[in-house]
Amino acid sequence: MQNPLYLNIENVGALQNRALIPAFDRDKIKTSIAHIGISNFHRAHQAYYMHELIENHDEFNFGICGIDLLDADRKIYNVLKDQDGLYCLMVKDANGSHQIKVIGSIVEYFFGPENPMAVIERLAHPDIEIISLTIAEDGYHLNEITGEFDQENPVVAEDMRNPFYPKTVFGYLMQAFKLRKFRGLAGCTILSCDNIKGNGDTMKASFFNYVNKMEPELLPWLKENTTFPNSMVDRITPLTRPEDIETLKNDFLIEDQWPVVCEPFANWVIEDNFFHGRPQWEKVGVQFVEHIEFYDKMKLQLLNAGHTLLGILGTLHGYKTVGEAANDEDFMYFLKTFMDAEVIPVLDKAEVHLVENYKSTLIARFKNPYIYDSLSRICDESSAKVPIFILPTVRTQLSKDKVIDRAAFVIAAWCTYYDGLDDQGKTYKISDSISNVLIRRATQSQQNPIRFLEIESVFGDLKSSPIFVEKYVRYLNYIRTRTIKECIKDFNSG
Ligand code: CS2
Repeated sequence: MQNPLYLNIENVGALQNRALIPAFDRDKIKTSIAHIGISNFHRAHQAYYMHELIENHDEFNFGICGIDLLDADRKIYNVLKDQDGLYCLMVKDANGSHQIKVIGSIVEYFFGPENPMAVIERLAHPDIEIISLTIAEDGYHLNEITGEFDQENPVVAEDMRNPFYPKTVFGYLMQAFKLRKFRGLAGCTILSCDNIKGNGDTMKASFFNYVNKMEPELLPWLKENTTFPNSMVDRITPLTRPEDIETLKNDFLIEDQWPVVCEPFANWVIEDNFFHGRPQWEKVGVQFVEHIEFYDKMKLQLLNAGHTLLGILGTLHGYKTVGEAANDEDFMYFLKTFMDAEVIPVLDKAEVHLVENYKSTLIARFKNPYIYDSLSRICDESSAKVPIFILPTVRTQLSKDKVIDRAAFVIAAWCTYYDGLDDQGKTYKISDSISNVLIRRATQSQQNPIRFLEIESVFGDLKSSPIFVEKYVRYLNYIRTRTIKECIKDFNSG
C-alpha cells in the first residue's frame, strides 16, 4: 500500500500513476501574465487554458504570476507557496468519472498585504504583457444604472486617502502604471474575467474614473498604452469541500491542501484587442471575436440568471446545492419556462441555434450530481449579481411590453430570502456587502412591499414600472403565505 504524497515540485514526478502531471519543463516558462484574484474559478479556467497551451503547443512565453490583494485570501497564497504553484483540478463528469490533472501554469505568487511594493513592481515589470482579473462582480464599484464609479465605497475612499499603500486593484494598478510611464516602459492589456456585461469596458470605466480623480495627468498616457478586451468566461466551479480533499488523499493518494473541482465544460470568448501579443489560446478552444455582446448576454442572462433563480428558490425550499434544485422537476420546469418565455426573446434571433444548444447543455450542467455547487455560493453577493443577471432581461421585456412574470416572481422570492428562514424551518447564512440594507428593507416590505424595490443601487428606477410593481407585489404576498414549492407548482400549472 503506497502512502499519500504531498503535492509539490519535488513529488510531482512520482504522482504520474495517480494523476495527469504537467508534461513540460516549468523552468522554461517565462511569466508574462499577472493575474489578480487566484480564485477557484481562475484556477479552473484561465490557468487551465494556459496549462493546456503550454503542454500541447509548447507555448512557454505566458506563464502566470498569481496575485492576491485581500487579507481574506492569505490562505490560497500560502497554499500556492507551499505547493510551488501546483494544484489538482478535479474534473467531474455527470456520469461519475473523475479526471485529476495537476495544473502547472501558475509559476509565481504574490500577496499584496504582505508586500505591496513587490506587487506594484511586478505589475510594472515590462515582462508583464497582460494583467488579468477575477475580482468578482462587486469588485468594480460601478453603478450599473448611473454608470458611475462609487468613490464613496470605504475601501476605495481609504485608497484615495492613502494611495501609496493601496488595497484595491485600482490603487495597485495606478501605482504600477505610474512607474511604467515614469520609466518609459510600455503599457499592457488589462483583461477582466468576471461575470459582468462588457467586463473590459466596465473595468476601463472604473479604473479611468479612479485615476481621473487621483492622478489626472496619468490618464492620457493610460489611454494610449492600455487596452481592455471584453470577455465572456464560463465554467462551473464550486467551492472546494473537505470531502474533495479527502477523496484525493484516500482514493488518489495525493495530498493537496486546496484542489479545485469543476465540470468538464469550459468556454472563453474574448475580443481580440490586445496591446501586445497574446497567447494563441484559440489552439485550445478559446474563441476570439470582434464583439462580445451576444455571448455575454446569452451566458449572463441564461446561465448566471438560471443559477440565481435556482439559488433563491432552492434556498427558500431548503435545498443546499444547485444539483438538488435542478433535479426537482417543479423547479426545473419553472426555470425552463423562464428561459423560454422571458430570456430567449431578448437574445439575438439570428443566433437561435446557438442559444437553444447553450440552453440544453446548461440544463444538463446544472443537473450534474457530482458538482456539489452550494446555493450559498450562488446567493452570496446577490445584490451585485441580480442587476447584471436578471434585471437587464426585465428591462428589455418591459420595453417591448412582453412577459416578465417569472422574473417578478423571482424578485419577490428574493425579497423573502432576506427573512432568513427556509420552508423546513431552518435558517441560512446571508452574505452580502449590503446585507443590512437588504434585511431591513425585506422586513419593511411586510408592511410596504415597495420598500425592497426602493433600493436604488440594485433596482434603479424599476419601482416606477406599474406593470412590474403590480406583479411583484402580488407574488410577494402570495409567497409569504405559502411554501415556495406550492407557489412554483401553482405557477407552473398556469
Ligand atoms: C455563478 C457563477 O457566481 C455565480 O452566481 O453563477 O459563478 C457561475 O458558476 C459561473 O459563471 C459559470 O461559468
